[in-house]
Amino acid sequence: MNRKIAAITGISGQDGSYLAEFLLEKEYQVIGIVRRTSHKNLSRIEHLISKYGSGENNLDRLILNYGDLSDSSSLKKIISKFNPDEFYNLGAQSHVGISFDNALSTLDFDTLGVLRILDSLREIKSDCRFYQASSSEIFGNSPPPQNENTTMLPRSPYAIAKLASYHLTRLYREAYGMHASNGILFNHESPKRGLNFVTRKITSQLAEIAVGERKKITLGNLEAKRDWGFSGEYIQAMWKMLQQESPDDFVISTDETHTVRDFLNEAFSLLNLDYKDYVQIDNQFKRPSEVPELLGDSTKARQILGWEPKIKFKELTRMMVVEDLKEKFKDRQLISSEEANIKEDNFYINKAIKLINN
Ligand code: NAP
Ligand code: G4F
Repeated sequence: MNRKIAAITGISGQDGSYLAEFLLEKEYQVIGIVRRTSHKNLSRIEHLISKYGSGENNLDRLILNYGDLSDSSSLKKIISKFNPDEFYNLGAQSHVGISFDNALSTLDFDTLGVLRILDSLREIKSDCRFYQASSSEIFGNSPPPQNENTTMLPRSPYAIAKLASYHLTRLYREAYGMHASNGILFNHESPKRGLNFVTRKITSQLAEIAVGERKKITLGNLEAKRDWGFSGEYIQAMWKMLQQESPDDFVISTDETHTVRDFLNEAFSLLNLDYKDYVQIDNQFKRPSEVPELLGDSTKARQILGWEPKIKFKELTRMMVVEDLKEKFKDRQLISSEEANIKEDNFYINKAIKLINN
């Protein structure tokens, strides 16, 4: 069987782990590019390593290789060795707030890293299809709704890095005829979201409140509006972009927007709590310049890719609250191993409400 080969940077991250699972289920061979860290950073893909291996055996369908976006030679070696059919560049310093403090490395990974990959592909395998993880952050101050034709007014080092790499991707497509596409994805979350992004910070700390480990959540700007979708659905759009005959750029979003305050209200209300009793504000979590409102218009993706999100704000919030409660109850041995298999959300929500009222 002639399997397609896909390389993924950022496989250990939220989106990379969902995309790897999706491609492995489609019979791809997946080459995961991971950077060297002193602690194991593969918790999001342990289940895939157990099922598909990590490259130690010849028949493994998942092969992990050390590589770094700051190291051209590592990227070149991987491309020459595996000759991928598709390359998904999801690796990045992806935290907007932290990009103000780590601007140089953010530009190195998020802009130069993209150039390093594009150049290596051009030299070694120019017919490889390339996906660049671009971001709605590039719209910055532009009024909503935002689509592919909206003016880009970036407001952070991260957004500037992503805007430069968006243009590099377009340039390599136009100048060298490469199949290179930008997915301009609006915020997307999941139970695998990093703990320092606002949605997961809220749901993980709400679970700590439920078991009595925490009294307050400390946040920054509650008025910012975001268009929040589910990562597990957004990665399907990435794959669809690389299956098109021609490369292009697509906005991917739910086309709904909500404030951080709305997210708090939705999450706390599930446990019959008033978020105002638990939230405090600290300027350290406010940014030097903020993006006030992101609201996508994904008409193009819906029409051309036939992609449409099913999971919207309420369902996403509930999913994240329930998964964090489940994990917390397991860690604290508050549920038995049989109970940890219970699928109904209400079991965990009701248990949390009981704990809070005791
Ligand atoms: P994430 O969870 O933060 O994952 C980022 C991944 O990049 C991790 O695997 C990380 O490795 C890897 N990485 C960081 N620096 C690297 C380097 N120098 N060399 C190699 N790998 C490196 O991010 P995500 O939410 O999955 O997002 C995936 C991509 O989409 C990112 O490019 C992000 O900027 C972009 N994006 C995300 C969203 C969103 O709402 N999630 C929206 C638009 C665009 P470690 O595990 O070792 O840290
Ligand atoms: O969850 P956030 O950190 O996500 P942000 O900044 O929108 O960026 C995410 O989405 C982008 C797509 O538009 C991606 F490109 C990027 O990689 C990342 O995935 O913050 C969301 C909002 C912001 O307005 C922030 O100021 O929440 C506000 N916020 C309020 N308190 C907070 C906090 N954000 C964080 N991270 N932590 C807080 O305590």
